[in-house]
Amino acid sequence: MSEKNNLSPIEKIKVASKGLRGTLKESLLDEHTGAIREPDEALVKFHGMYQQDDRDRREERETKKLERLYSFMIRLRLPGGFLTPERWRAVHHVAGEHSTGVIKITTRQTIQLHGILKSHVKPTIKAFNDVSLDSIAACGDVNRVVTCNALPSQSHLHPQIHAYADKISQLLLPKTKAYYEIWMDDELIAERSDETDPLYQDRYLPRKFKIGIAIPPNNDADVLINDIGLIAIIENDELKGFNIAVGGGLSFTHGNEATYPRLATVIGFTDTEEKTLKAIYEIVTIQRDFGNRSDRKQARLKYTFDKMGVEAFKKELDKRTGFKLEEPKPFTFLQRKDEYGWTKSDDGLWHYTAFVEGGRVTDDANAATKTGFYEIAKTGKANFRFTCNQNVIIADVIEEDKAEIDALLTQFGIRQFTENASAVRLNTVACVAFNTCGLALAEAQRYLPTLITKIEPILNKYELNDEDVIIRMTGCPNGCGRSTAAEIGFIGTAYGLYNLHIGGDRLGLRLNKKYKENLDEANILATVDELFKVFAKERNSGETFGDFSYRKWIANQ
Ligand code: SRM
Ligand code: SF4
Repeated sequence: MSEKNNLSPIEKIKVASKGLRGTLKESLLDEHTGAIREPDEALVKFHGMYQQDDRDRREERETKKLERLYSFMIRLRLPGGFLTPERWRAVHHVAGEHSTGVIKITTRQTIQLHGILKSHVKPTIKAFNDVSLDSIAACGDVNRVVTCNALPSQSHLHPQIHAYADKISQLLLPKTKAYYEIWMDDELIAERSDETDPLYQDRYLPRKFKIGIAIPPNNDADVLINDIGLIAIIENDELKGFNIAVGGGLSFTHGNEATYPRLATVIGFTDTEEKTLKAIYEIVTIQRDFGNRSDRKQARLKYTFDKMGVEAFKKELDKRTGFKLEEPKPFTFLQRKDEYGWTKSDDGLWHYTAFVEGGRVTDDANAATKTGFYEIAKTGKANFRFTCNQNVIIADVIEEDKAEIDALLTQFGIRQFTENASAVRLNTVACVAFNTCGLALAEAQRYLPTLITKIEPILNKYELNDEDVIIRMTGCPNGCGRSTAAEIGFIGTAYGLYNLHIGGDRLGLRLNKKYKENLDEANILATVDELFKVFAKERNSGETFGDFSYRKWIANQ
């Protein structure tokens, strides 16, 4: 049967949804259950929310014959990951009133709140709206949060380039007003003629869509993992335009060879804002028109791109844009990690990158990070920027205020936690996984810190404690913590078991490969010990673990 006649169930839900409305209003009113209707579960994602349940409590609830403990996760739309202090304060209060209280910084520079009960969803969205924050299109088969290198001191062109995140987000926002109608009780827009959506039409995209921007020589945005990656080309201190890379995406399914992680391919260069935005828009329309709508495991742009081939894809793009992309320009990445501590940008402003393990802003034995950030926000003297490594930058502080902010960072233990953490810990990323992610096979953010505590002595033993090895863990192969783009990736296969991937490079230009399967903790530690022992003994001078392990164990696999 052709793809056209064999649409996946979600395709039908989208088309029948009346502009993403479905029966969400009715679902919200149903007090007999903490859940929403099944088709609405798919639609609510386009509004930036996921229905979840507490997986730690499934068994207990089942024994008591109770329905699962349903709640919602809300993800904000924050292009480029930026909040004013007023908005951070609002998020702090909303988190306390309506969610678990933990403010989760994601790998795409935004904020998620978890554990929001159905009756709290509308108040949460309204409270966000009061400070002009929304969650529109933060999830679903549309363009998601656009990411960008976070640290302003990386380049004096940062503001100019960072502004593209917002421009792209606006360009690709769905036109439906359903969000305001459902969550803010705006009047029903009976005549939805102003909702005509030439980009998404009524079928939206075949799958989620992600765009990221990098400002070389830094690649903390991990730009090539996106459906579209923009690499800023700077010559003589001026932004000349962007290299455009297409077809990144990290997810695969264990045992399904037709699925694979892929880094985006650089296909060309655009020199003006108009051309860059046009090229992005038309790449999205190509994916809309050519993407697989019957098999969601084959629906991301990476598969469309590989199926069409580079030349056919570029030809189709030229046809749609009316211009030819120029040849890509050379670029160099030198770093992907976050630059912790204080840095100063050319405009004289100071920025403190604080380590937030697993992106979880909370108060714990390590530091009173949540209270500290709130006290900083109360001063109104710093903005909040989020990195794709799940960290927070206390940003844009003027010289006169630096000492006050620094004192607060110290008072709440944030500086000490950041500055005393080992190199390996500072380079970790872990996805959410249990207890909220419905797709998790194994733990990630709740377990990686403990595992790192056991890996640190091994590194010390081989005098590798200063090595910036990038270790990432995900609870399944979907890759939310970008584990396949790490030097060492742990990918959950079952509870307590992980595949070990090695050989990825430090800069995000080469993915890793599977080295060992289904390791429990004892086997992880034994294997890591052996790997580091050989690395310490045989590495070339200055060689990173990723490059060494690729050369030694992966290249000839
Ligand atoms: Fe992700 C699904 C969490 C970044 C690939 N991701 C999920 C869901 C919503 C589970 C679900 O569908 O029910 C997870 C919610 C867990 C929870 O309880 O909060 C989830 N993904 C996350 C976050 C929060 C991980 C984190 O700890 O930071 C990240 C939120 C990003 C954001 O702010 O938008 C997150 N997800 C990613 C990334 C990394 C990135 O984009 O930089 C990837 C790999 C890159 C890519 O897209 O290929 C990623 N998430 C996925 C996939 C696989 C998509 C695919 O192509 O098959 C899924 C599953 C799906 O879509 O079916 C998924
Ligand atoms: Fe969940 Fe898997 Fe994503 Fe981790 S990688 S958050 S387990 S979907």
